[in-house]
Amino acid sequence: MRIDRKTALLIIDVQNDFCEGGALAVPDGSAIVPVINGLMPHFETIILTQDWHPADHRSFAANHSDASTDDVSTMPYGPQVLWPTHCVAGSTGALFHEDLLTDLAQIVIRKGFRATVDSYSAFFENDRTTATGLAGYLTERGIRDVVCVGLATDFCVAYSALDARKLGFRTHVVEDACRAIDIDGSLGSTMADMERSGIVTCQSSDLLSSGGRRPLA
Ligand code: VGL
Ligand code: ZN
Repeated sequence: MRIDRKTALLIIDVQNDFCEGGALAVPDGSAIVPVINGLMPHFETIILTQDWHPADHRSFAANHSDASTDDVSTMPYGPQVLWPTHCVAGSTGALFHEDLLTDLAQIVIRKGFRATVDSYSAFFENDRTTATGLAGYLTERGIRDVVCVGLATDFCVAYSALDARKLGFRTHVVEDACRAIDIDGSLGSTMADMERSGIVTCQSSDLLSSGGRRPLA
């Protein structure tokens, strides 16, 4: 694909808690930071998402009696994986990785801030109806293509990409700019879902070699 003015870079949850040493560390998570930094200057529209939970969030195993991490709980909106306490609003773990070039982004979408509803997707919370406002932002800016990168491939990246596609954006996932959690085959099943829905996977080198925008700086 060719990056143009109607192409947005959507950077999902590149936060300390999802990197090595963090509370919900994704294997090799920080390896994507230089790859994403290399992509950012080629895009005019850049969105960062930040997982941002209150300490009493219902997706935390610690907030359920008799539950442990990776158990699945039944929420009013359906099944919900229970996670270690992570990305608590205002904590160091919730900060972006310190090497990420965050200054190049125009907007930060925080998600998962309601105690009773998780939000994997950058577009809709896990009840699948509460909107974050990102669709309106992209539409008002005339965006047609969304390029997704970040953590984790099989949760927040996949949910965001699938929603982008459903909303009618041409949607791309840059594989070497993502890393997965992969619990119970989640990576294989979400990659299959993405392929079925028409999402295109690619490598960062494919984007940079096809004549994208010149770096701004
Ligand atoms: C994520 C689990 C819980 C993610 C966020 O960013 O993929 N996964 N919260
Ligand atoms: Zn979370």
